[in-house]
Amino acid sequence: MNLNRVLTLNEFIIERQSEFPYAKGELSRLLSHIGIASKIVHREVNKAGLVDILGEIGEMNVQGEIQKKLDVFADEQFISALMASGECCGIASEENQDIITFDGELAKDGKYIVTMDPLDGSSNIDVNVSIGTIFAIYRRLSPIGHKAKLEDFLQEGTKQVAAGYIIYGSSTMMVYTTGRGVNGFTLDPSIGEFCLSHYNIQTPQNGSIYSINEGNYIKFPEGVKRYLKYCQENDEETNRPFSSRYIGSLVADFHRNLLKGGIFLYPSTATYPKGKLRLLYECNPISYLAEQAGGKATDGRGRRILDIKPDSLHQRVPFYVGSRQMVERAEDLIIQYEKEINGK
Ligand code: AHM
Ligand code: MG
Repeated sequence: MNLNRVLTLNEFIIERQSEFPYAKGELSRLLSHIGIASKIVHREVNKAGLVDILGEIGEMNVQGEIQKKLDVFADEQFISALMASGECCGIASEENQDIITFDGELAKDGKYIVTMDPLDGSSNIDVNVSIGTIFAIYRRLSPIGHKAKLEDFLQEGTKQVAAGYIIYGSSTMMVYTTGRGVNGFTLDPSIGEFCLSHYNIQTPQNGSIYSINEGNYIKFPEGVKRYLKYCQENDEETNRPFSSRYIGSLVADFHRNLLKGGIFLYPSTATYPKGKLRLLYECNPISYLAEQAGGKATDGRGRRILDIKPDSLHQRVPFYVGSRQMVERAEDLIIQYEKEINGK
C-alpha cells in the first residue's frame, strides 16, 4: 500500500475488492453509499449549534422546511442511501421498532441487510461533543427477490460481512472492516472526500485507560466494583492507577481506546440488568472491529460477544471491549471476586 499519495475511501474500497475473488462490487457499492450518507450527516452535525439561530427543531426553517431532530435526520439519510445502493434489502435501526424492508424494484434483489445506530451518543448532540454512526452488514438468509425477514437480522456477529463506524469528532472519520483488518479514513472537508489516514489499525494489547460511567457505581455488580478499585490502585509495574476517560458516546470512547489502548465497560446495572448497549447495532459491529484490530470483546462472563445468537432486534448485552490483556484481566478479576463473595 503506497501511503505517499492520498487514497480516497472509494479508491480503497475498489482496490480491496480484488482481494475477494468472486466479488461483484455489491458490497463496495453499499460501503460507498454509507460513505455518502455520512458526509451529509457530517454537514448537519456541524451545523447543529446553529439550530437555535435558524429556528428550533420542529419549527419551520428559513427554506420553509421543518427542522428535524438530528438523530431522525441521520436515520432517514442512511435509510435512503442504503435503499438507493440497490444492494440492501432491509435495515434494523435503533430508531425504528421493527425492521424496514425494501421491496421496490431497486432493492428487493439486494443480497445484504444492514443493522445500524444512525446517531449514537444522543446525549452529546446538543453540547458539541463527539457522536457517531455504527453499522454492520450481513448477507441475507431469506431468498433474494423476496422481502427480508426477521431471521436475516438475528444472525450471530460472526456472520458479519463488514462493520464500521463514523465518528463526528474534531475530524469526521470512517473506520471499517471487511474481515481483513481495520482501516480509518479522515474526511477532508476541503475536497469532500474520506482519505486513508489510519492504515491497518492494530490496537495495543495493553493500555492504561478505563472507560465506564462511574456514576452508576452503586448499581454495579460487586465484581465490577472490585475491578474498579484494581484500576485505581497504585502499582508501577502495571502502570496503575489507570486513567479514567468517559465521553458517554460509545463510538468516541471506543475510538480513543482503539488507538491508545484501554478498556470500555458497560456492565449490567440495577437499572439495566442485561446491560444498556444493544447487541445488533452497537456491540456486534464494535466487537468485530475490536477483534480485527487484535482486541477482545466479551459480556464480562467469558462469553464472546460475536458468538451470541440474538433473539430480538433491540436485545441488550453487558459489554466489555478493548485491549486484549485488559479485557482478560477484568474478566478474571470479576469472576474471581464474585466466586469469593459467593463462597465458592
Ligand atoms: P444512545 O444509543 O441512546 O445514544 O445510547 C448509547 C450510548 C452509548 O453511546 C454510550 O456508551 C452509552 O449510551 C452511555 O450511557 P450512559 O449515559 O448510561 O453512560
Ligand atoms: Mg445508541
